[in-house]
Amino acid sequence: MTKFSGKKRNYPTDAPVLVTCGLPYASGPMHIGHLRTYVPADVFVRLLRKMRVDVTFVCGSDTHGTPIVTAAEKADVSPKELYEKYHQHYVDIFPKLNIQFDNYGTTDDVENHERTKQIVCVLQDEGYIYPKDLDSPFCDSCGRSLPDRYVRGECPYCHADARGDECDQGCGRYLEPGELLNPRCAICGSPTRSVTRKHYYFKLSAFEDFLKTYLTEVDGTKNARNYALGWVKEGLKDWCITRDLDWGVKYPGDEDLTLYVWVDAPIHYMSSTEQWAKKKSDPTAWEKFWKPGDGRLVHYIGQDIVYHHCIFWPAMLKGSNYNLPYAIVASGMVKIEGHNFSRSRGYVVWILDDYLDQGLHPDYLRYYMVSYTSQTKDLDFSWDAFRDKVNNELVGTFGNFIYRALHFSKKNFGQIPEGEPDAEIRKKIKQAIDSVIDGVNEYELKKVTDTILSLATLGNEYFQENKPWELVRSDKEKCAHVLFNAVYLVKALTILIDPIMPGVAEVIWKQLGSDTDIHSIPLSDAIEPPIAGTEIPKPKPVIHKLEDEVLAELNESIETRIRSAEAAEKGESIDMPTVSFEDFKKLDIRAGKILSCERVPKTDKLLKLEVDIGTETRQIVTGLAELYTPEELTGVTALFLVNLEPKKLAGVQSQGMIIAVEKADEKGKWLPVTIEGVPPGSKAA
Ligand code: B3M
Ligand code: ZN
Repeated sequence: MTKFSGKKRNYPTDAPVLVTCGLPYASGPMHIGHLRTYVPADVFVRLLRKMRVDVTFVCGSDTHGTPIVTAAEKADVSPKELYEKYHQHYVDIFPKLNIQFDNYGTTDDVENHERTKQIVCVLQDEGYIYPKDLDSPFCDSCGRSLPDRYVRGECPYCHADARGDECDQGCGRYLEPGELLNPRCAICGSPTRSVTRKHYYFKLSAFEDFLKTYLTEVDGTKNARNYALGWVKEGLKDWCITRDLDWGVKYPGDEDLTLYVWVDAPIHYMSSTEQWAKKKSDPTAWEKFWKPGDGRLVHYIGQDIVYHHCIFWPAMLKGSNYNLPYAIVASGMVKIEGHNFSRSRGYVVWILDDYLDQGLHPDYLRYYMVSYTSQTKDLDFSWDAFRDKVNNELVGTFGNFIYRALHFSKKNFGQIPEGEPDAEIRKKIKQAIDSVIDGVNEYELKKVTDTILSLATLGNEYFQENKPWELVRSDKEKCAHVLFNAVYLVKALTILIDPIMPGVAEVIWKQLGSDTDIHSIPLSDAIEPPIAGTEIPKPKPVIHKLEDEVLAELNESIETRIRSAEAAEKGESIDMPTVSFEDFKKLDIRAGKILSCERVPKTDKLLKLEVDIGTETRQIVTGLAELYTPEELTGVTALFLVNLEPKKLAGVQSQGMIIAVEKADEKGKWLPVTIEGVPPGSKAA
């Protein structure tokens, strides 16, 4: 196993590298499961840049397939409306996490439609695609055919309950249409009948020998290679690449059929690179990665999509004469407080609502995601473990050393003191740089954070042992020397941590008196001692403890979510007493038409409405200003409770309340209950 011994150097400076991340389905908001791939990939890219490798980083939103169509149906919008909304969410949120793609497109972009057609046409021309009749499930009560996530049944391999294209709760295998045992409609639960129609197949079986060799050689993590090799050795079935679905990329030559989402999704890695090349006015620049040559493709993915990336994708690329992935890095999954990740059961942490909107620093989460465990192991998220990482490692060890070194230097010298680099410290920094590079080559970023933490620990020890607070009185020159070396370590630590915590690194870099851009400083500069005499500004602690009250709130919000999910599953809501019909009748709920609407001055949340409730016009104040503009609500007819006790909100009288529902899948998203076409004053009962 010398190949992965850590001495290997995969990334020379003269071979261009393209890094990609599995594309998020643009069907819901970002959660912590996503970050298991995006954060390590972004850190890896930043590290390569620091190693002066020519690297490009692309991704995009996955907008096709049944995951999008079923979510759009649920939300009662078109697939395009749905994906545009969530695509924007992803575009907005990545930079907030310091995740910076060179291009982020969508699989519905014209470049992707075109490139997909080009690849499928080559595969047709090369004889790798053939038509064949397929028996696939149809639901009579819903009146439609049931591709992929529209059907559930029993996995023919491990007998777990599975969805149409994947054994999602059992062995994780990809499943061909028609393979499920005892299929039933995922929407209405009815048993299905099978219908026969022509589909198109990709001759995956023709790539068995190729894949056996390829998969023993491909770089990346062992889990990706080993799972995939196991499946190839079991024998590969040809792959049905079309679906009975309106939404998606049409099959070239038979527009009644749509390509399976897993055909055009990975192709977006290529078309996203084309978009990047176009943007920088060098339209053929994408070819250095994708046409055979010395470009290196590195795919960061979740372990659940190894089959698609290690089997389908290399076979498609091989069959259409493109470059093959150089490395596939598959991360373990994310659990929440020991439970399998599950949106519906409440075991989820939303990045916006639960993290960023709570004012938590993105770099802390980046550090946590990378340092918690090995890339291929499952990561069990809990707020307590998060607090321990932040308070003990980041504040107690790393931040503490940085602050002490800079604070002491500033206080006693006002600048970086005069000194000579200590040979032992220099050696430790050199070893740290090498170990960071090993971490990159082994796709094991925990090695990087462990290295940084050890170097910071060394710094604290050096400080304790040399007692500069005593030296400052007894031997000022020696004190200067010790502090010079402490600052030497601070400088090295800042360069090393920059790829993981870019925001924090920027702040420390300034505290070191530097006006250069830390992100453009190469890793090798960490060995260069600081410049004595550089004036330093007054340092401030850069990392802050997570206080117990904040932690209690974070824990509380997860617990509440889990409890309401359990209650919803049982069909009840929490702690709600029953009301008698007599009591219910006391509520005067009516249709009201919003005649005008304006913001309540000096508030963020409040809107003042003038509402026609049939008999009169009422002034009603609502807390919806963060969700709706006055224009959006004006003219709308909705339900109002009109005999609620009048109340003053921000000094404005409110004579009633608009009735709104909170969307179960989107905390904080309130929709007024609108009833268009009903005359004002109509009573609800
Ligand atoms: N959109 C998301 C997933 O299954 C899927 C990834 C596509 S990567 C080409 O994780
Ligand atoms: Zn299975």
